[in-house]
Amino acid sequence: MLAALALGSNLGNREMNLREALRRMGSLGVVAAVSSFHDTEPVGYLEQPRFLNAAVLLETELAPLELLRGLLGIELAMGRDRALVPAKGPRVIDLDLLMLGDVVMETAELVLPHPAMHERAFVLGPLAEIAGGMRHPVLGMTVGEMLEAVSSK
Ligand code: PH2
Ligand code: MG
Ligand code: MG
Repeated sequence: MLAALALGSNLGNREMNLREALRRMGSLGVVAAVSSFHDTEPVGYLEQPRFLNAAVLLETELAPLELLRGLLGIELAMGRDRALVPAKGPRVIDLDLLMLGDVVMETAELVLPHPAMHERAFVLGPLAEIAGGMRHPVLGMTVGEMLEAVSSK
């Protein structure tokens, strides 16, 4: 199945961190497309450095929770310790699972599609470069349409 993922980094060498995460994702599937890297203003918790954000399409055979755990494993291996920093604070690497094919699920561990993806320009901007026609299985909107909706607010 085709997974859409968001990458973010705002600590250390941000570009190297994104590249390292992309390399490691090769163990979870085939990286089918990578967006350009977007330098973005922090959203939400503002007292932190600017982010470098990107999006990836990953063709994977993994089940949703296996993929999620694989992504969390990469975050940990790259030095992100969730116990040390506030949930929305600065991070070496943040890997968010946005969509996995048409899977819709809501468990304590994982909600698909990602519940905030349609509100975040820093997610939709990169994703629109590589998957503008990909459709949100709940909202029925394409990534391009969702980006248009947040950009015109
Ligand atoms: N991630 C957050 C909170 N705020 N802002 C930007 N620009 N980019 C992010 O990746 C980001 C954020 C929580 O994951
Ligand atoms: Mg995130
Ligand atoms: Mg995250």
